[in-house]
Amino acid sequence: MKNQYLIDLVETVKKRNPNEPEFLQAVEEVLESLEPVIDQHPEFIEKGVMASLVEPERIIKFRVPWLDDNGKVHVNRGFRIQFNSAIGPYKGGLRFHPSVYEGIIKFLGFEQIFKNSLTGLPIGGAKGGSDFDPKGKSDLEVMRFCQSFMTELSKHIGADTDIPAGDIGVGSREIGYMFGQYKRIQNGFSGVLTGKGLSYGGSLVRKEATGYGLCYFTEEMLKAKGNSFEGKTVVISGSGNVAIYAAEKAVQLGGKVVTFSDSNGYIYDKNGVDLDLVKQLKEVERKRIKEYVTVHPEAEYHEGCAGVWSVKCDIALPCATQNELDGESAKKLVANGVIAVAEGANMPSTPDAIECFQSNGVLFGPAKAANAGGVATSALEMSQNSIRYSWTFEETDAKLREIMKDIYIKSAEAAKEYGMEDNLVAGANIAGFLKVADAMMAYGVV
Ligand code: NDP
Ligand code: 2IT
Repeated sequence: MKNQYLIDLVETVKKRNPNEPEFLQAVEEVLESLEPVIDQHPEFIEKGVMASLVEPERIIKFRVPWLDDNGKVHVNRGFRIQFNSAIGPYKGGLRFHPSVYEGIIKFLGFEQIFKNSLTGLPIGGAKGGSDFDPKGKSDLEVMRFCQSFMTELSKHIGADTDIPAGDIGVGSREIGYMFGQYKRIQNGFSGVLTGKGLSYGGSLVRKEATGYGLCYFTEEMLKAKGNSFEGKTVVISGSGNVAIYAAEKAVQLGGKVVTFSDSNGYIYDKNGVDLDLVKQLKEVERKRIKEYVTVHPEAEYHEGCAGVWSVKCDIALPCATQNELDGESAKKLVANGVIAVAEGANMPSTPDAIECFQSNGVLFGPAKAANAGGVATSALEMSQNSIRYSWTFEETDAKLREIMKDIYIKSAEAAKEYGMEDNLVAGANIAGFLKVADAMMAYGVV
């Protein structure tokens, strides 16, 4: 970075948010991408847009006490960071994972601003969650935790204010418990959460949306270079919501998916994964991915999740968590001939990994663009709740596909306009930023 204002701004962010490396990583990447925009638009500095962009509008942090099945009290921490509401009400997921702290929620909330803007729909950026670990807890323990979490969170959200959804550790079970508690506290039935069950206001396709959207985006990226999923070997990390439905769509588009992983290790099935089995193991029985080989002994299980990147493939879709794919892993993928990498998880590739892909001519789809299908379909759920109506699977899927295509076009065009053709990282950051900046300018200093 050469722009002195941006260099100083990064220093300010560092000082104000000590010991939050993930947030700093996300901010540095965005500000670096925006340098050519700022050079042409000094008014974004003069009017305070840049300084406001890196400071959340509001940070909510609270205690979450709950009782386990033995009557013992536990206390976790809850967070909601309402980062930016310039273009619509705050929107973004809730993550329940022991690694959650303020810096993780801040990086996710920051990323969400640009991602949500890219969807073209009127949603601002937010994220929340807790350091609660749902693994190994009974349904009743999860229910008591979710109710306690929502008892406090309900004071800060609303269908026109802030609309949370799922993320790691928060799926349809948790959304159900939280929605029930919100409805009870408010005595009102509103679309305050997305990712709801179909019987109480959920949208068709929301469950599949992030993974399907990821593949629609990847397909656009491949198509622009005269390529496709047809006959390609696909490596996917993770075995949660995003990974499962990315695999389903990759197969529908003609690819062969050969891996899944979790934080303990990965499975490799050279014949192509048995998706029905993975759904049964993960969605119904909540088991570990290594159980796959008890049903398919011809497949392999390896300890250590990073090993998944040593499997030879044409397309890699990281769908687990932040910084899961580092420079060393990127080098292995490149050496094995990968042609495209698209991020289903949020910030799964380290800066070194991204640099490795870009300098080796690998097509690279950054998270903000590639995984925006989840939140886009959440916004479609909000629309359906507002008009008290439900669209069919086909209608909703067609809208999702159109949105992903549009995000690809916007990102590719912005990259080209600012002299960085094919750099979708820069393109997505710029295209996402410009709409938000325009709205912030319209408001004056607020
Ligand atoms: P799930 O909880 O359904 O699945 C998470 C998966 O990632 C699990 O397989 C989990 O393994 C693995 N994982 C989590 N933490 C780690 C870790 N530290 N190291 C290795 N593996 C890990 O979450 P989702 O599928 O919903 O989310 C996956 C990613 O996609 C996240 O980055 C999320 O932010 C992002 N995302 C999700 C969207 C959504 O709509 N759900 C939308 C856009 C992005 P284990 O069981 O061992 O923890
Ligand atoms: O990271 C994300 O975009 C999500 N977890 C989905 C957010 C949402 O509001 O659907």
